[in-house]
Amino acid sequence: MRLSRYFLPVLKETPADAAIVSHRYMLRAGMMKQAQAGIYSWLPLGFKVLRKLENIVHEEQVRAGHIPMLMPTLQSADLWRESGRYEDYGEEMLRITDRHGRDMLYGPTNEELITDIFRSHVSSYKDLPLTLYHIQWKFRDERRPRFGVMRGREFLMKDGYNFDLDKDAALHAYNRHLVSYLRTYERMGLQAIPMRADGGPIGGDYTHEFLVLADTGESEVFYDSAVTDLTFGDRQIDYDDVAQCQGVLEEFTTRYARTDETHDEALFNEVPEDRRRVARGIEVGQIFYFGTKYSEALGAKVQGPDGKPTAVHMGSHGIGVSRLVGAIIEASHDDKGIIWSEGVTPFHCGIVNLKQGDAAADAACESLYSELTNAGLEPLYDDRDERAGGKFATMDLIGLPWRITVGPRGLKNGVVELTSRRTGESEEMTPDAAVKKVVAIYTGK
Ligand code: 5CA
Repeated sequence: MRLSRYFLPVLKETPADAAIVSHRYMLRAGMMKQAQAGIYSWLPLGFKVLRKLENIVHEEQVRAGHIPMLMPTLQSADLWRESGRYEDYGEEMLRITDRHGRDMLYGPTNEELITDIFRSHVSSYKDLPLTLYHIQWKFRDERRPRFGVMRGREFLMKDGYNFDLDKDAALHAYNRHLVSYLRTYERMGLQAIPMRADGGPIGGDYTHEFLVLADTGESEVFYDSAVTDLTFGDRQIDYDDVAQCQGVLEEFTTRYARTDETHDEALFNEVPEDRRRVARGIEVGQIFYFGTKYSEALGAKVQGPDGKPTAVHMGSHGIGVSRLVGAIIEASHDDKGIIWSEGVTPFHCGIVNLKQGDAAADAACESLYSELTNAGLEPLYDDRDERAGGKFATMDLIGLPWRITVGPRGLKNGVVELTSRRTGESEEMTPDAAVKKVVAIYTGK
């Protein structure tokens, strides 16, 4: 993409009403614009990051054997009356009436709708296990939408639902989700720690939230510092292997790590004192096992191996996709702007032309641009007629991990400069070497 043809409305001023760094940078970097309180338009740069996160979520869910689909945002109130949640959900639910006077709602979550699909089409235990998921916009009329995409009213969520014959099978589905979530967050460059939590309006008392530690997080958390040493890495997982998935769950959840709703001071005090931590975290996901709560209420039964109808065991599993954009920025930025990791960056590499209009510099940039593009990467070429300081400031703000700087002086010696956004270190090398290095970073080749 050439910056002169892109839509990147960066702001020079720090927006006054943005209290945390991710909110400020998302507005300043032209990633989004508030439409109403807690509702945002995703501008091209923000939309690219959102799509990248969605892709990672899809890849990891499919790898775990879960099946993608798409349900609507608007749901019928009648289904929610069947489960009893239409009244229970309270003021967070946006209720709407259509022209025929039918009650509808903008879905805050989808347990009812998916259970209705299940009961309509599945009648035998032979069709189990089944896990369906989608990535769809949700609406929760939060009392205090704030911190930009962190606590929105409209937000993008991945929500998945497992249907299993019994509790053991459903717990394996729970474990599969835990494993796939650990992989997902690590691919995004994040450490998200599973912590014992509370079921809230979804229900069930077996649930973990995934928290990214950050001072600006809305949740208070208590944990044994040893949990921060755990990494998933690139271990191979067989998602059908019950013992292996259970082993990962135990490895990652045995040590004390809880949100304030489930915090137990006496248990916490058993952690050696020098490892006890009280901190804040951003909740980027939550997994639930709630047994037959919805299947009983909505009559989602299958014929069991003994021929008798039996209510399926269910769980639901969510990832806050739009919130993650903010969480990643909270976890990775400096005073100049965002620092994306290679896995989620909106463009792979910036190209800064220090002297637009200089024949040698223009030609070198064009050739870098086409070579990176031909290698399957997406460079962002700042080809505007602007001073170098302004171009650097924009690149630093939008946080691409790599930048190639091209100027007439360097070109006289046959070199350009390759700079890492994270370390700030620059290296001079030939344009060919710069392309090779950037391509190798992204493709491993
Ligand atoms: N049905 C279950 C799991 S699919 C469910 O709704 N879980 S949840 O309530 O925990 O939401 C899942 C994730 O969505 C949360 O972990 C959080 O990351 C994200 N989320 C929840 N509310 C908001 C909000 N107001 N703004 C942005 N993200 C949110």
